Amino acid sequence: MRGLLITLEGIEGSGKTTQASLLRDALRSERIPVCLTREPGGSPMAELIRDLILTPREEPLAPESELLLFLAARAQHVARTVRPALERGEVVVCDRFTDATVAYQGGGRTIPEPFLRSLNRWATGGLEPSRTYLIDVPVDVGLARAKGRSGPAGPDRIEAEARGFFEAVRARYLELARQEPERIVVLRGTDPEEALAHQIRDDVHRILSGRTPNVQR
Ligand code: Z5A
Repeated sequence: MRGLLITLEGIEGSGKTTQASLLRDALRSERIPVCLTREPGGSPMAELIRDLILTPREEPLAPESELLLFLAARAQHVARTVRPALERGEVVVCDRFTDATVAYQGGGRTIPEPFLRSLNRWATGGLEPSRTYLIDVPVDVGLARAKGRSGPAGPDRIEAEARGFFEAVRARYLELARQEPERIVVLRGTDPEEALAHQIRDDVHRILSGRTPNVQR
């Protein structure tokens, strides 16, 4: 495939969404074709599944159902949005992807990692990001930012989890970065937005100019 898949990861309030749109704007201003997308969601059907997963309802969602819904949304998103954009040669900037499943459903919900990896491979047809920016913030910082931002509806179903859940998610993300240092770049999310944007932009330019190996399979 001709394009480049870049993902942003981190706990809530880490600043992924902010950085994803700053990267999209920077690439656009250089006339580089870019597709900004997100998970769960990123296609009309996957956005419907997002709403099913995140909206708090009376009936609790079993962890197994939650996992399968994330995977259903991902399969649809990859088939309808991500692969077509990569085939058109675009840079796909995706706010969360497969690592979120390992961090949240693995670290947070304690589902075994090999099983999650195998489901991820199946849902994506083996597509992996070329580069992942893990924006790391202490849980207190992320939760305070997310709280400041949630609307009148209050926190979504996952945002309402206890602090220990997010500590486990953060720890699993950092573990993933240790396992795959050539793909996952850890950034200090307490740095100013512009400084983070600069680091990401510079790194993407290095990949685009072929100076950094592209690990997309
Ligand atoms: N989830 C899962 O469990 N399994 C999966 O496989 C997938 C997802 C794909 C929805 O994700 C939920 O789904 C999420 C994980 C789970 N769980 N939760 N909760 P989401 O990405 O849609 O929602 P989110 O995690 O809550 O992210 P967010 O709302 O988009 O937050 P963010 O992207 O990390 O942060 P932000 O919106 O860019 O910034 C938050 C605030 O901080 C905002 O006011 C900014 O102005 C401010 N900010 C941003 N950067 C900075 C810096 N550098 N300094 C100071 N302030 C900053």
